[in-house]
Amino acid sequence: MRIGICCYPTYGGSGAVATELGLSLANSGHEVHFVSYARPARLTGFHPRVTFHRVTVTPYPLFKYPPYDLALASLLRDVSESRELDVLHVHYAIPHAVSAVLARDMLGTRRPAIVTTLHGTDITIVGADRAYFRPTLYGIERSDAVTTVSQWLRQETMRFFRPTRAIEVIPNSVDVSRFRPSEAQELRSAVATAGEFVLSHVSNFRPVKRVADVVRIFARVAAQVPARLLLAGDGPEIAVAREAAEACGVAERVHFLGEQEDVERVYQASDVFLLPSEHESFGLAALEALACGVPVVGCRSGGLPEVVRDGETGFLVEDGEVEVAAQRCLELLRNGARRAEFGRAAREDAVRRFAEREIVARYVETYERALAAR
Ligand code: GMT
Repeated sequence: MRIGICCYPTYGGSGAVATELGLSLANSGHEVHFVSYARPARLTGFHPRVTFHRVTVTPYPLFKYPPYDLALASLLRDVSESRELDVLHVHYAIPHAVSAVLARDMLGTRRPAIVTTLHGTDITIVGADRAYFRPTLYGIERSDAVTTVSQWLRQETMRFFRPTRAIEVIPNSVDVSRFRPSEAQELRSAVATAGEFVLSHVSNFRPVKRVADVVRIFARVAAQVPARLLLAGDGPEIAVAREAAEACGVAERVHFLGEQEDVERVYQASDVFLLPSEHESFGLAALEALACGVPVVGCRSGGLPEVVRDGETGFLVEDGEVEVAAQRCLELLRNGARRAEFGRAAREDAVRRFAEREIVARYVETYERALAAR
């Protein structure tokens, strides 16, 4: 197939999911065209059968808000036509689904099937906003197939948007050959001495991630056992994390790593991964940690319970339960055998339920069904 993939070019989240999927599809012989305003962060190096198409938005003094959505629709139309795309798979509803529908409407008789994958905040935060609710619903209704990354997100979409169409759940996947346990410990030995535990958190530092809680949990842990906290990623709440580290008196034990290209090294250097978000539709970072054999302590809300098995591959706590989360971390840190058992179970479960091969095959089936239905 010839497949267009439209996504945000982010380091993690939907951008990472879309890029890994596109690369897998190309590896199995499909022709893949990425469309975004910048080269997706995980699209590095040369890949046969992969092309990146950059959206450029022409500025004009009249435009206080240059219309990215139209520039994107125009490029999606052109790429669909010139590359004879069979499928346009858009990740994150706003504005991608609407731009794809517009692109299809601007084409002649040869039109690609549009597959939209909803990732989370496109439904729960952005889509729920009055300004974007109707366009989000329109994009969902007009796509040829719609998928969500968790059962929870499907239920939320059904409950809030009440679409008339079916929505399929295809969970996110992980490249288990890249995200795997490793004995190489350069990062750990660079930040921690022997006998110090390492906790970590990887995110885009948005308010929904509750990064201050990450630091508070760590501070309670560090008050009991020698420990370090690795924070990888960047975003608007980075200052909040720094302030929390100062306020909790652990600033010199918290390491701000910024965005990491080889993010697997952060997980591999960790004893426990923290994700106490307000909610996660899925929690890709948690899955990547599990695949590296690292237990996760996170929130019970959203789709995270579909990823982390409470009491087997990690622990889930209620919203804001900082003290309970710290106790759960300490349970794992103080009992090496238990931690190792959780780590083994985490790796096994990630490989069994979320390995890329099976999940990518499910997307291909969805593409085929969407094409046949059209
Ligand atoms: O977390 C974000 O704000 C970004 C967002 C995205 O689109 O990149 O993440 C969402 O999609 C990820 C990939 O499917 C999920 O793993 C995250 O759980 C989800 N974030 C939230 O629901 C907050």
